[in-house]
Amino acid sequence: MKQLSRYAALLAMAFLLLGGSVPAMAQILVQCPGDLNGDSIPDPFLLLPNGKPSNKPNPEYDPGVKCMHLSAGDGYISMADGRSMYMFGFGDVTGIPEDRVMEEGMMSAAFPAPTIVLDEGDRFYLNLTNVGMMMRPDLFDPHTVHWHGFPQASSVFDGVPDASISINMGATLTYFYHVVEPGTYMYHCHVEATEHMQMGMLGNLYVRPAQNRLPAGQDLNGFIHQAGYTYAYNDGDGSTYYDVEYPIQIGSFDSAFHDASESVNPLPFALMRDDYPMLNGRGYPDTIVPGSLTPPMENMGRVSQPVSSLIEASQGQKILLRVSNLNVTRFYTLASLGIPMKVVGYNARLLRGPSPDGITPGKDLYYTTHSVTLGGGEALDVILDTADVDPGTYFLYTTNLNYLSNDDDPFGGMMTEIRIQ
Ligand SMILES: [Cu+2]
Repeated sequence: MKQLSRYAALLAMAFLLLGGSVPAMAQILVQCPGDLNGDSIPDPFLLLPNGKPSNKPNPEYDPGVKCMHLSAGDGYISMADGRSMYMFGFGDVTGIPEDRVMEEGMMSAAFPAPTIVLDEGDRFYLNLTNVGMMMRPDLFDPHTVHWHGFPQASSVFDGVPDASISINMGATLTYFYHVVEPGTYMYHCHVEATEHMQMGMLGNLYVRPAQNRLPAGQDLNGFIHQAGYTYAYNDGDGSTYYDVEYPIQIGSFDSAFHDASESVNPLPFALMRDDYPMLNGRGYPDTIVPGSLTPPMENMGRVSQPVSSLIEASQGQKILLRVSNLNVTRFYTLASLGIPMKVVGYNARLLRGPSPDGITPGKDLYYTTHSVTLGGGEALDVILDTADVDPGTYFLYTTNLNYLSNDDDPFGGMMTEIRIQ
């Protein structure tokens, strides 16, 4: 309580004024086996009294355990035409001590939400703290995390409110996932899903296959694995090998809906029409800015767009695009002009038929195309082979040409560059 920030105080005051009950600022207790100081990072070594690591191994440390701490709240992002947009979202508070999570988590919504990257076999503890909406103190919405398409063994951790637990303001829940199926997934909040997803509670999520960790020299049906080689799936033949990977999340905002939310007006669900098409939370030309975008002034310096959409590779390399669509209004088609797209996975599954005898690999169902079309909730794994591609700048863009715009800006939107050196 002594760390109650001015923002938390503001929130509490707003509740008092509205005659609601003040949410008890419950103590935040994260769960992360091997974490000794509550920052959701497992500690390989025991800690000295000053908090620094000693040279004594921590007996509870397990390299197969990974942890993360997300906040759920609100914030702002910059659109490519310079406008600031109010949003709901997840922020990354991993590494923040428990007693500072409320203050650091407020106004830390990011778009897309913090990227989650795991390895097959990991046991993952995801702590979620609902820090409340600073700009909408009248709201007391709970939030959840839902991994879309993930074979979750327990509905309790699936984040669907009807069959799971929703996290109220000031509360924290630890989700547990045993990650046994590699592939490209996506995650979002499932509370009042159309609203919270339109408002921006969407993120990239993918799991790398165990085949990456085979011993060097292993023969994969004629393809020799070497240390550091990476694959999209456990393909058994090296056919999903790639050199560099990029998550690309298709999304779009309806500015009228966001404005109505910010100004506490009725939300135009039936009139939803997105006017800011984006890749990884940015419209062109912001998509090609490397690293984080400068946060809008309203965000008080907190970075809210950390994931660039710029795709870079050297000639001859194979690029894996982990494409997902979490848009709530429409389908989008993405095209790559000049570089063929080989689709090797769909909805977190290798595109391959069943094995006829349990030993012989099934038939490859990979296909080559120049464009892919995804509706909300779909994911595709696409490999761009640059062996026969001249160095230069290529485009990944939507062929829904009216979405090559940032609101009234006649040019921009859902487009990024593929730079081959
Ligand atoms: Cu939510």
